[in-house]
Amino acid sequence: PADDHRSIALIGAPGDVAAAHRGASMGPEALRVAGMTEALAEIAGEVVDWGNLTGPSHPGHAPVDGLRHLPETATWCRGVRDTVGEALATGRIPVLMGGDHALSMGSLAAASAHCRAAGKPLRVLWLDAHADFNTPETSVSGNLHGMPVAVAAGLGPPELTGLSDATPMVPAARFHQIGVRAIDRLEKRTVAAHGLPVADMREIDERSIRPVMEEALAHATAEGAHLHVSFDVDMLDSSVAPGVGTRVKGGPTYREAQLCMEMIHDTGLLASLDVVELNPAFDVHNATAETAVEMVKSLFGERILSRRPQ
Ligand code: HAR
Ligand code: MN
Ligand code: MN
Ligand code: MN
Repeated sequence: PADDHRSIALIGAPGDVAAAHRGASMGPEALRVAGMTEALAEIAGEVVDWGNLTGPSHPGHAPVDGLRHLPETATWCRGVRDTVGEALATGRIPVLMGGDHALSMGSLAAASAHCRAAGKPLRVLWLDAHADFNTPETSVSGNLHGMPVAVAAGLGPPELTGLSDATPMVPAARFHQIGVRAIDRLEKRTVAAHGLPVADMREIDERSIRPVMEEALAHATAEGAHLHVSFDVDMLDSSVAPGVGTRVKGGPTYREAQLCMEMIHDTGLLASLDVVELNPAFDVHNATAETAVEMVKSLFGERILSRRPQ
């Protein structure tokens, strides 16, 4: 596909104001140390590291009206939105290195605006242990990294749903979630009420990764969509990826996750990417960062053998 030769803009967003634990702010540098830039240059061609965005540090406040650090989160997301938007407008594939998952509200706002301007359908693949579909009413923690999908779907405070001119920036039905195994009790009701398409771990166990991914990618392929992939590193089983703030057992193995990435690459539709929730404070010798880079290599076309998929 023509996409193969589009250049990549690496964007570091060292923000952790929306997470429970501090430390995701060290994610961008850990990914660089693990060789993100070199890996992409080797597989995907031209890569330019745009450096790091700046924003508020973690104030350590308690939630206000069910939300923690709302103004600080909105500030980070505006920066992400504008920079990801600039990458898209100049024909590049933005790779956002977080930072916590709330930052994806910024990339989704940018992808949504870009697709509306270009008249292109947008599809989002959300790879995560969590559904991130909480609202201030359902969240137990008040942490905004548990809410970005809901905000994109139009649920949440106007400071965040208003990141985009269009509400919702991405309707719930245009998401596909893979790897989910931890949804809060009230969050489950919202997921059901809004018909969020979720392939949970039980479905992956019973059907296996390949048919589940084929189904998840079928709409995007049929539409020739702009495919945004939001890769929360905690999607991986916690034994494979200990370096995250919210570890959850029972996730995809290394190879299951890598097959997801290989299948996404094969669509030729990957047009923007987030790599988020890596928390080096919990990592062991940067191994989770290295695993994340290996997954990104597969997303951009690294294969075990140079053969066509069967
Ligand atoms: N659902 C929980 C909450 O809202 C945990 C959310 C954790 N989120 C992430 N991103 N790590 O998926 O607090
Ligand atoms: Mn997440
Ligand atoms: Mn998660
Ligand atoms: Mn390729």
